[in-house]
Amino acid sequence: MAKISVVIPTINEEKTIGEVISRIRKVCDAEIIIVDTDSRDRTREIAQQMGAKVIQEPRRGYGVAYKTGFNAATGDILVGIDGDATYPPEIIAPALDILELDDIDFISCDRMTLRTERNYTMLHFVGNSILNVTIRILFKYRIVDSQSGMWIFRKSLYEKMSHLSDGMSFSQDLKIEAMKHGTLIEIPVKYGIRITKPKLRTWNDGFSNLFQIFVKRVKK
Ligand SMILES: Nc1nc2c(ncn2[C@@H]2O[C@H](COP(=O)(O)OP(=O)(O)OP(=O)(O)O)[C@@H](O)[C@H]2O)c(=O)[nH]1
Ligand SMILES: [Mg+2]
Repeated sequence: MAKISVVIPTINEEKTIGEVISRIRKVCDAEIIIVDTDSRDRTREIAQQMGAKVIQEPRRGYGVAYKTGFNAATGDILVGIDGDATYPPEIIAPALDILELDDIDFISCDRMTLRTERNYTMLHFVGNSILNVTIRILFKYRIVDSQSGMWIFRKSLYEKMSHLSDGMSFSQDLKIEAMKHGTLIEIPVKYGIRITKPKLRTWNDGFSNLFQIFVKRVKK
């Protein structure tokens, strides 16, 4: 059995982090690593009490947090998931089977196929679609949800990746690198509704991510 490491970046996710950890535990035996940046609530305390490893990362940035977590992970399979209980941890179990059966390197959880107006706004959908089309034009990679923040993939693939951004565009960079160095498939998941304050700033991060696709194309 392959060893699994789940990395969860967090800032102030005390309302949901416990639920995310316990749902992961129900479906797989994994090393759970929380990478926390200056939470002012009980996020770190709850994670620690529930047996997760807690790393404090003072440098702000979604990509920074993931790089710190994945570098500390000891598993052969890496999983990334938000701490806000919007992605379904239950998908980890079938995803691990698909990874083995189909000999895939990277599975990304697609929120678009099963989206509803309640869990994914039209604004986000249009923004995501523009980013997907840009990736398709610049890299010739076809992707349904380039901004998904839940993935299940092999550490051996992660080790081949380079130029991963420190910010929110880490997510699209990870998928572009995965398609460059291995096989990526997307599986549809039912996305939940965030009950707490998002860190994502729709307009700023949307335009920044669009710009970062061009930056990545130049660095390729
Ligand atoms: N450590 C750390 N965690 C972060 C940082 N930015 C965001 N996060 C966490 O990363 C995860 C994703 O951030 P979200 O705010 O949920 O971003 P999102 O999923 O794109 O946006 P929503 O759809 O609104 O949830 C959450 O668990 C955040 O707490 C950061 O700079 N450092
Ligand atoms: Mg989220």
